[in-house]
Amino acid sequence: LEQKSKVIWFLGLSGAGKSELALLLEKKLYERGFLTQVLDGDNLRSGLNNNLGFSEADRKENIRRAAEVAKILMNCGVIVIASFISPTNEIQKLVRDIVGEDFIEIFLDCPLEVCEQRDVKGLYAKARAGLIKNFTGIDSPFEKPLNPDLVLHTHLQSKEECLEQILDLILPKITK
Ligand code: GGZ
Repeated sequence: LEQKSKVIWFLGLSGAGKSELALLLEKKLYERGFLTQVLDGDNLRSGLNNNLGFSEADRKENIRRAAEVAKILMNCGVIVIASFISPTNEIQKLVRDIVGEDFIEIFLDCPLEVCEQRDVKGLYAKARAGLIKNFTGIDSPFEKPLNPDLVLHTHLQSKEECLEQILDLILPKITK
């Protein structure tokens, strides 16, 4: 394989644009012949992690397993694109410690107000109404990562701009 495997980890609030950018990135890398795998809350929580909810302990276990799977895939030569809220500095450190040096952390920094306004799935409205408990940003914390490799402001920058910055950062790191 003419690629160096890495784990590219998107984090940020629900609605910040993690999944969308992860899929756009995967498409770009696929077009260039890279072997990739996307891991996200949707595909892990419906299978491997289907016994986990959104308590602090469950989120930590969700992310621990995700990071371990990411590492296994990376060791098989795959470029892993992960997108999880990863809400606390403790959880963020856990990921970094599990994955090790080949880790690239991309923080999608988008204000809660904007995410809440987007409310693509109507989850913020439900959380405000008390129908969903422990919703990140509403009644469950989100701590900004301390030392991300890249910060993108998805409310100010277009998808194309974000993608360009991501590719500028990662292409040199994944090309042999
Ligand atoms: C946050 C929740 C919750 C609660 C359901 N809090 O925008 P989405 O819908 O599609 O993505 C969110 C996803 C978050 O799962 P993660 O595995 O990324 O979270 S964590 O890293 O904290 O383990 C959201 C949906 O699940 N969702 N309930 N209470 N997001």
